[in-house]
Amino acid sequence: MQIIEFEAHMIEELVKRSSPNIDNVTEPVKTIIEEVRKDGDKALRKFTKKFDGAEIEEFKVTRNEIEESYKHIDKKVKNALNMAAANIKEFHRLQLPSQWLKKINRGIIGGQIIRAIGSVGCYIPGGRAVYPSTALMTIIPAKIAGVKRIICCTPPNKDGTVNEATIVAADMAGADEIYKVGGVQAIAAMAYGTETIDPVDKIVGPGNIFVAAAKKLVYGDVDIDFIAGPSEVLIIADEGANPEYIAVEMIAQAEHDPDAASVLVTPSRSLGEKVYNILEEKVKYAKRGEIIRKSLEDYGKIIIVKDLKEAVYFSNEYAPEHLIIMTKDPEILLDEIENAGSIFLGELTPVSAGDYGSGTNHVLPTSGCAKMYSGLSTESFLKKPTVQILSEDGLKTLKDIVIPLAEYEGLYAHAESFKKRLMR
Ligand code: HSO
Ligand code: ZN
Repeated sequence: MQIIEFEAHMIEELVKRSSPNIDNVTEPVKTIIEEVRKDGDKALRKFTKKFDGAEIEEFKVTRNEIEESYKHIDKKVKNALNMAAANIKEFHRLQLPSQWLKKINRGIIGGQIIRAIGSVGCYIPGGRAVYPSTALMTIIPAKIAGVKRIICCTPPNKDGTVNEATIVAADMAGADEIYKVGGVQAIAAMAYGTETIDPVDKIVGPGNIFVAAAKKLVYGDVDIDFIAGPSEVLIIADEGANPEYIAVEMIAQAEHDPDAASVLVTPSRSLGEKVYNILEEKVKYAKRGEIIRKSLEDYGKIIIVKDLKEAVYFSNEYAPEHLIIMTKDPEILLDEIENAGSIFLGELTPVSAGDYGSGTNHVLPTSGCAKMYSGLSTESFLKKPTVQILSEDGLKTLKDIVIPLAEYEGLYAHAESFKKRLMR
C-alpha cells in the first residue's frame, strides 16, 4: 500500500479500482442462458451438478426444510436476523414515496400513483461465503413496496442443502418461494422460467462476474437493479480521527475480496502514517489475512490532501460505495457530498452497522457508479404511473401548446383530438 501526496493531475489514476472484465465471460454465459431457456429444469440440473457439484431433484425448498432450518439455526444468529429485519423494515418503510394529485395550471390536474412491480427474483450469493444478510436486504424492500410474488435463488452445497441462516432470513423477510439454484442458471431461470420456476419481472442482488454477466444479458427481457462489483470504502478523516478505527474499517472492507478497495483521504500526514503502521501490524495476524493483504496491496491507498475541501473533491470524483466521514464536524461536510452509495458519519458509525442491521441497504453501487445511481431501496421495486385530468379550462390553457406543436411535428390527428374537445 502506498501513501500518496495528492496532486490534481493524479485524479484519473487514483480513482481507478479493480474492473472485472465482464465481456470476457459473456460467450460462455450466453450459452448457459440459451440452454436453460431451451431445456428448463433439465439444464438447471446439469449446470447445478457441473458448477455446484450437487444433484438436485426438487429445486424448491420445502416447508419442512424451512422449519428444520429454524430448528437448527444458532439462536444468536436467529435473534440477530430478527432484530436486523425490524430495522431494515422501518428504514425501508420510511423510503416509501407518496402518491399525489395536484393542480399544475388552470384546469390541469396532474399526479402520480405508486404501484409495486408484480414479481421479483432476489439472488443471494453462496458458495464459500454465505450471505443471509443479503437475503434481508433484497427481500424486505420488495415486501415493503408491496411486491406480490418474491422468489429467491441461492446456490446449494454439494450435499444438496442450502445454508440454514439464508433460508431462515429469506423466510423471515417474506420470500414466497426459495430455490436451490445459483449462478448463471439461476438468473436465466428467473428471467425466462422453467417447469418449476415461474419467471419474474425484475432480478436483484449481487453475485460474481458470471452472475453479473448473466444479469446484463437478460436485461431488457426483465429489469435488473445494477451490476455490483467488489466492495469499496473511502474514509475522509482529519487529524483528530482515531487511526485504529480507520485501520479496522479498511481491513473490514478488504476482507470481502482481494479486489476490494479501501482508501483513506486526509489532510493529516501524521494520521496517514499512523494508519499505515497499524495496518502493517494488523494484517500480520488478521483472519482472512491472504485476502486482506492482497486487497490492501493492490487497491489500498492513503492519500494526503491539502485540506478537507480537497478531500471532498477527491471523494466526489471517486464516488465510493461506502463513505465514512471521521472529522470534527462530519455533518458540515455532508452538504458537499455529491456521489456515494451510503454515508457513515462520525467515528462511532462503522460500515458494518449498515452491512447488517442499522436499517439501510447494503446492495450499493460500486466502481464509481454512485455518480449515476443509488443503491437498492424501496423505490427499486415500485413503478410510478402518472395521471392527469383536464377540464374545459384546462383545454383552453393547453390549446396554444398542443395544437401548434402537434402540427409542427406533422401529427395532425394529435391536433385533431384536441380541437374536437375544444369545439364541443
Ligand atoms: N459490504 C458488502 C455487504 C456485506 N457485508 C454483506 C457483510 N455482509 C457490500 O456492500
Ligand atoms: Zn461488508
